Amino acid sequence: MSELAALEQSISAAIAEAADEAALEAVRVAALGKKGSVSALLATLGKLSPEERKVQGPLINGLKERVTEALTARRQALRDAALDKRLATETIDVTLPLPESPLERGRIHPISQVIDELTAIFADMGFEIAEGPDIETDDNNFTKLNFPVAHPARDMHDTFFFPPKEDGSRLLLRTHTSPVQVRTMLSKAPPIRVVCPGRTYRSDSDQTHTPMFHQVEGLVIDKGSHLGHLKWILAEFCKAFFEVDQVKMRFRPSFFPFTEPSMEVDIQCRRDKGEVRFGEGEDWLEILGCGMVHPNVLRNCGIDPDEYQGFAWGMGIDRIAMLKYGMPDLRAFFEADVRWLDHYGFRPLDFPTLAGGLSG
Ligand code: 2NM
Repeated sequence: MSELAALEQSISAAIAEAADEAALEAVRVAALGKKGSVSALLATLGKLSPEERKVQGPLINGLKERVTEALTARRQALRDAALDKRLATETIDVTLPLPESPLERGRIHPISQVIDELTAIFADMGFEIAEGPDIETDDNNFTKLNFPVAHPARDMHDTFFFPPKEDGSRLLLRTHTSPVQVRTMLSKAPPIRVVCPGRTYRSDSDQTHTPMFHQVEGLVIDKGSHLGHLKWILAEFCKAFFEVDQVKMRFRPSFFPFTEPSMEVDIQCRRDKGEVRFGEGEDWLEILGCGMVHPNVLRNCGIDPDEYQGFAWGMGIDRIAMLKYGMPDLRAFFEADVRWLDHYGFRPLDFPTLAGGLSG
């Protein structure tokens, strides 16, 4: 066998044996690289006589071409085999559920959910929703609301006061959301229909009280507003919020500095096995306070009580959230435990609407 044929045979064998593209590349470099065996043969052509070159030239170039073709074919075969292997092993089950995106994985806190539900209900009745600052003036939180200066009611609220300023005035953390209604009356002419949800603060902490809690208050002011309107609004609200066809309410006389007369409202319910059902049963559950806005409050807020009258109500959001969603411990609300939130939280993209069902 000629030297050339022996070389071709050994290169062909090496190409056939190359198990992957890296091995094949090594074979290519050994044959066709700068110092490769075929390249070395090509380099000898220059030193040959024209006659010898005529014979050897086509032989060596033919070898180079066949080696190149064999390399290309083997490379393609290796790639095909590698792809077939991946296709066989990397199967995807397209019927598996998608992992949730961060947007879907988050949860809405039950308080936020309940505030969204409340605002959907009252917005549907034609109320505006208003918010105000957590840090308030003594004037907006108490004085304008007919709490006499130095009256014990100011202490009854267990108020968090800031240190007094030079002029003797002091800021505080609002003890109710009523200052938002005060701001509304001061900035808008009646008729007024507004609902104010938000954070409130009282220095009180035990099984059923947290120093920060949530309230929603409502206010209606017009020339002919009366308790019949208030009663209807509260009944409609309770039915929509607790998702029942009927509610029985009981109004008991009470006292608040900012309303006269003042009442507390109970709704009828049945309690069994720690669960509360509304619209039936023998028990009563206190859920809110309300009354006709005191003429002094109207006057303090620039509204003529001889022309306008109104009613207002207030209730604790945390408590009605616990009742509606069967959450036994108030303190868990503010512990930010993700396991609790996973269990009691709401999915982010199904927010409550009256048409779509409040709580899904
Ligand atoms: C309550 C109960 C009764 C109330 C009164 C007012 C205002 F600003 F109009 F005077 N806002 N909220 C009110 C009345 C709040 O919470 C138990």
